[in-house]
Amino acid sequence: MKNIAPAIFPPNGIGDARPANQGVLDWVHEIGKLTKPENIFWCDGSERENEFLIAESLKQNVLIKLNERKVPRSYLHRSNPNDVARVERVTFICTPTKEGAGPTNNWSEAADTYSKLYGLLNGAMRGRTMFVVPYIMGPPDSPLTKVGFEITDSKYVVLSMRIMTRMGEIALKRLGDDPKAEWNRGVHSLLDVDPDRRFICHFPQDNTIISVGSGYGGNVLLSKKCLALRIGSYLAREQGWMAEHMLILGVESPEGKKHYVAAAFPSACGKTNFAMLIPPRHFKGWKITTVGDDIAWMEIRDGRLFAVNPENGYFGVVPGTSYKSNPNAMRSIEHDTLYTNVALTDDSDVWWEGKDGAPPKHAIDWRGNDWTPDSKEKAAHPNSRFATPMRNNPALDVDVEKGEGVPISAIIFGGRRSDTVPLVYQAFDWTHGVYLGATMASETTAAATGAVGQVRRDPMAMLPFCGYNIGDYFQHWIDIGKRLTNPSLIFNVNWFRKGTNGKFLWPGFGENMRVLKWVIDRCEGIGGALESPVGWLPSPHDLDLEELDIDHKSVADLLGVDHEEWQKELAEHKKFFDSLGGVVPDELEKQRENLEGRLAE
Ligand code: GTP
Ligand code: SPV
Ligand code: MN
Repeated sequence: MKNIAPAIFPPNGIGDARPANQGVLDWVHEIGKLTKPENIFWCDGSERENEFLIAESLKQNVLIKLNERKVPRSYLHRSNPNDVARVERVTFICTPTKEGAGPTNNWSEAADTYSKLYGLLNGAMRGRTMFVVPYIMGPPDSPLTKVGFEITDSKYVVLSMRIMTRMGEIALKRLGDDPKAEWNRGVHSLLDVDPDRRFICHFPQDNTIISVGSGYGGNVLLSKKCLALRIGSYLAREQGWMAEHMLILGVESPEGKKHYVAAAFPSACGKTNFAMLIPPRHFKGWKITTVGDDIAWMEIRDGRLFAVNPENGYFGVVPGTSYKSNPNAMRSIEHDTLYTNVALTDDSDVWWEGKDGAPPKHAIDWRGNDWTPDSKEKAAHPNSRFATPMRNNPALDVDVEKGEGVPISAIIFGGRRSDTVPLVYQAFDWTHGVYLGATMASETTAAATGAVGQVRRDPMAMLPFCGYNIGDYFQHWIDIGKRLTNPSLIFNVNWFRKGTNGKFLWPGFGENMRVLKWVIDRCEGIGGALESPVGWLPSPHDLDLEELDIDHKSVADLLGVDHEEWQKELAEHKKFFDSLGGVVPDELEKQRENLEGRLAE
């Protein structure tokens, strides 16, 4: 078989940033002995190293250079067509007992899994270069910040990690030479990108991740879902903080009063779009800024939750991104961006479904085939992605580097639900809010392989990302609430409710400002609301709908709580809790009974 990642040979001064920490050196030596690479490349994250890796990637067709005038310093990568999304089926939490992983995770016994993976890794890097990527997650001076090392045989991974994390020297400095320091061990090998030999395995007790057989983002950028969420959530519970699948945004009023909001929506359900929202004209003087678009690490300070974004870049969904839907994202990806699985035009520009303007008359689709507007296939894969430095975002929050994080006034849960769930409502209190998160559901999307559009329970948008027993995770949320003297208010939103014509009732995107404004009004104690069985609901006049082209009937439908639909929903909550086999905390069972009682009134 052809070697899909042949070795590269750097000149002196590149690839030799060997760390001082003996623990790291020993581990790299061990993995090297196992995988038998041609050579070892120690990354330092420098500009010179990046240029060298890009040049080699162009030579080996790992990257395609885009039109320098249209998208400066940007590249296209095509992953194997069998490898375009996270694969939850082969994602494992490898604890000593099944109970440690809990009812929602695939479990495989830790010792057995090491043997199986070491078998697959044996000689896997023959003829290849083994890259060692040091990185930190979190602002450089934050107490929450974690050090990780990722070993990989993929140049695409190295180039992406440089965008997505703070990579290189900075991590070596932070780690220092203490052999007992805490750091994450990540091993990734493409192997032969065979779906039958694809496993993403987490060993929370060892702070270790091993991922083989994939070259797609969420499976291989081990900093992101693997460390920042799966291992992160495990460490967070042990250490008393929270690792969540949440965007973080700042909202500043015309008077200069600022709040921060964190929001958990499942994959491809609108986090990046919400985090970069531009308010409609009617909200003159209101400013939205982005702290993060996917992950929040939060800790308690002075009885309040404070959040940092552990990442350094955005790995965002491309299709549907336009100057109309998300101008800040468009400006972010105009330069210095690494695209994956979008279409390539004849003048080496990128194109995707939903981009502004007319489609090109001819393009090369994400698989590398000819494409025209008459083609039945999509030009860009529905889960095609951009990786872009957060510095590119014109709306980047000024406090994104602040080590102590930003105070969170409100937490918002949300899913993709065509029926039942109102546009927005507020939990009665923290524990009720935990219940809203624990019972949330969403229609599945292209971000993970498998059927799309099926409603599934996705607690706190963490179903694929909680690295331990979900019952303990729910309890951790409840316990955090007990430690908060100034708890964030909790809300639920649904941008995706549909009318009888099958169309979205709510315009979404920038217009979501109207919902956010109500959330902020509630935080300020000035927003009106009606008590409903599901929570506090805005009445139509509590929402600022001025200058919005929407009829009364749609607004009523958006805010409606239909009794029959909610009886079904309640039955689904019960079914879900029961399916977890007794791990759900009593306090949440009690919340369900309360809801049942309120619906029966
Ligand atoms: P991940 O990166 O997978 O975690 O996704 P995400 O949660 O950041 O989702 P993103 O913002 O990239 O949006 C995913 C898709 O949802 C895009 O194709 C958008 O077009 C669509 N979307 C986002 N916000 C809205 C909205 O307010 N209304 C509607 N109708 N669609 C939206
Ligand atoms: C998600 O699926 O939630 C993502 C994309 O953010 S990935 O990094 O591939 O998991
Ligand atoms: Mn995500």
